[in-house]
Amino acid sequence: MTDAPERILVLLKPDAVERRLTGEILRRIEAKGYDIIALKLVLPDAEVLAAHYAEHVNKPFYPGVVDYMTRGPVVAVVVEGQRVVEGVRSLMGATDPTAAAPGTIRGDLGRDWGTNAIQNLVHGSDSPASAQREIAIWFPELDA
Ligand code: RTP
Ligand code: MG
Repeated sequence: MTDAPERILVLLKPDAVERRLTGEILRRIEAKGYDIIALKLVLPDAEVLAAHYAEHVNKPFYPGVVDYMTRGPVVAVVVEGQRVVEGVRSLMGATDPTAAAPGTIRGDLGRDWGTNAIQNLVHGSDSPASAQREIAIWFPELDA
């Protein structure tokens, strides 16, 4: 592939930090051969989450997402590489960790905890356009 490298915004969610899985998840992304080009620990507030989850703010599960995502710090990461959006989404596995395939981050490390939001350890932008929008929210200091 000769496509220009693209970027994805990855969030290691509060359950990943609480369970001390940030190293394991970053290890998988690095082992695949992608580059970490920015990384920080952030305690998200309601404002940043509403911007990030603009497509979900009116959904019934959104209050549960806010409780989940504000209960502790997240690790925000910008990852770069050829077809990195497709590649990282593939590493992450399906949204529901119980259904996610073994071998994926969510499939190997996640499960259903019976809470109001699906806790699935990791977020990854779902397209290059989403990535650009989300990187501007979490890393306003980075040049696009
Ligand atoms: P993400 O955006 O976090 O990478 O996950 P995704 O694309 O696989 O899932 P999406 O549909 O965009 O949903 C965003 C996040 O909201 C939580 N969620 N809870 N019914 C529920 O309880 C529910 N539905 C979604 C999950 O944490 C999901 O990752
Ligand atoms: Mg999504």
